[in-house]
Amino acid sequence: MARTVKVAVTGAAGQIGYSILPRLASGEIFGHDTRISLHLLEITPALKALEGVVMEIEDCAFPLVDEVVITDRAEEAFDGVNWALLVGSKPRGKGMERGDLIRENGPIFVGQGKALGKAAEDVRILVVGNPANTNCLIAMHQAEKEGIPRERFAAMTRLDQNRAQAQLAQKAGVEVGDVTNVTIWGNHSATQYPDAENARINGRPVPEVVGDMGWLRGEFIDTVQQRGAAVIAARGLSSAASAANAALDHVMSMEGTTPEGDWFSAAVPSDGSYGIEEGLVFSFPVRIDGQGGCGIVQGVELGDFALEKIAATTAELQEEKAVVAELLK
Ligand code: NAX
Repeated sequence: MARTVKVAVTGAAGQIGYSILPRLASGEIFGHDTRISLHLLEITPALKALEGVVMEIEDCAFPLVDEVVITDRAEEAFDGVNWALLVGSKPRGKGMERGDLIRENGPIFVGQGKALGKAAEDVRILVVGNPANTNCLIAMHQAEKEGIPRERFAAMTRLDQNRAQAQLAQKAGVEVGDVTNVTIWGNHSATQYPDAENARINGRPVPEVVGDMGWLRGEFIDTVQQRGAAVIAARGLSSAASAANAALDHVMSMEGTTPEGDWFSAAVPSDGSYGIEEGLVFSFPVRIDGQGGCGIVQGVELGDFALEKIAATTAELQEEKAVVAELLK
């Protein structure tokens, strides 16, 4: 066996955890010649449920699983991990405003950011727990003080990208794989801007193929922005299998090399590209060069419509940042 990858998953007893763990353990993500060590973090009251999940992983008899560590201590969970999938956070309660959720969850990511900095070194982090961009900003800030470069951090907008890709494929009557260059700009929230105008179908611009700008600037954007709520309304529970799938897509994209001419979406710390405040965790089109580098794609054309949408999502992220200013000191 060539290597062992250590992956931490927080909130591992939750519904995304339940969907993500068997796929991580099966070998489909890191390859069938790579052993995997799972480090699972939960809050103390959920450890019992997590034990049940671990029993199920054992009962899958995955040949590649090296060890499964379960703990309620972040430093133990992050010890020497190569990937940290920060899924766990408190759900939005009834009547809770977005600001309340940010204040509730922010401190979790202070602790986990510090623990990552102390316990891990060669690690990549994906923040899934909401509000993902701002939680990522907090964890990144803390981990950076302990020596983990900010470039190692991202918040997940891959589910939004996948949703957009599926909508465009359905509209155009093509395969999902024919749709490329889909960008989600900004926040993983209802202000995100799913950009179909720079997307392509079999290499041709989407507006040319779809031929319906009204739909692209209206229903398409609304559908992608509101898809999470639509799933909750139908299922009575939030997206879990698709969220787990998107997190794994993100990991595979980060571990691989982006196909020539394409990109994918991830919320990464801004380097000032497209005029976005440096350090803000903002979803951009990104590419991986295969040497471990992750770069924001430059030169994507943005007209007035796009710039207006991007300004709105930027303003929301700046407001979120202001709410957690204390945690960024
Ligand atoms: P669940 O409520 O099923 O699971 C969350 C788990 O996190 C629970 O088991 C809980 O005990 C645990 N947890 C809470 N605080 C913790 C802490 N301090 N340390 C470790 N674990 C902790 O939620 P689930 O459906 O799995 O969703 C998890 C998060 O993903 C939520 O914040 C949700 O909003 C977010 N999502 C983000 C998406 C994205 O695209 N970025 C999409 C899907 C999902 O809605």
